Amino acid sequence: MSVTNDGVIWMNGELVERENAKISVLSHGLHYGTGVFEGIRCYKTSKGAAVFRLEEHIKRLLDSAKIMMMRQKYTVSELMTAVLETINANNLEECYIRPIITLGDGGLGIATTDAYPIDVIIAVWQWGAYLGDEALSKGIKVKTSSYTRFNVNSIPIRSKTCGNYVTSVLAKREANISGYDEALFLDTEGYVAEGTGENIFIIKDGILITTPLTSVLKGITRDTVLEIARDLNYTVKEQLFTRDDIYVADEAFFTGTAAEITPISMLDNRLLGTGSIGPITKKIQSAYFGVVNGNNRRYSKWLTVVK
Ligand code: PPE
Repeated sequence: MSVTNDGVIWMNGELVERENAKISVLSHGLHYGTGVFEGIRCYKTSKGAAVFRLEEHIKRLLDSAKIMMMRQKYTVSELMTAVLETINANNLEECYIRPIITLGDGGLGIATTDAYPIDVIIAVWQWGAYLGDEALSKGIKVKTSSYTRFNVNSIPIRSKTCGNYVTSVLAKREANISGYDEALFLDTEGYVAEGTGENIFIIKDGILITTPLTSVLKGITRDTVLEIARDLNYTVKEQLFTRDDIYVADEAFFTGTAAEITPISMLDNRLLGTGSIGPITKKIQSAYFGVVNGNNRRYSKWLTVVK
């Protein structure tokens, strides 16, 4: 995915041309991964461009920052307004939104204090299907990673911290080199955790099962799917399961803002179901796109129209 070169970026309260949106090479965040970020999507709806679950994403961003002991520079409503301003300024109908709060240039060394400078940046760009258009219709091949998802005391799980993503990058690279589309992390006890940037659901005998939140990001798409599935009268469970449970599942899919609802057609060379998108995944996926595209009034509460 390449971020387009034109457009403007919101930086510390101002909209600046991308080429002028710069931070110091001695930023703490660059050296130690001490930043927190979000991934949000804005969809084209009949009412115009609308951001999906904006408030929840901004609240999670500030929760991440709190866990990382970063001083709060902007409020939820200021950041929500800033996101809308940035989309408007870039004149986009549909885009991916990347807010990031990062420790700035206040001297290097591990020690930080509340006085440390903080940079708050919001970038937006067009980002199509995360794992390719075919992934959404046919599913992806996944490999269990040789990397283990974090123990809850190794890294703050509830914080979407930049540094957390190093293992995601390595796991993804490892999977791609081996000919797979995505990697699956197991937790320190060997139970299924999540993808490199997605939560996971399996379906067995008509019941949807997803992992508990212990060692995974508290995904907003995961939460959306839980609500949609209950409304469609499916039984949903949050419980631990193993890779074997996936091998023998009828269907499985990943959820994420970027990945949306991506079916898993194969795990570790075991074909799932028919090896394409399963019937329940298809229903959930089309309900999800109905919700984010503003075609389901029941969920209009989750859409913030840009203008
Ligand atoms: N787990 C991880 C590790 C994760 O990074 C994400 C989002 C999720 C689960 C799903 O969370 P949610 O988006 O709230 O449903 N990953 C973001 C970053 C992806 C990237 O490649 O960058 C995203 O989907 O925006």
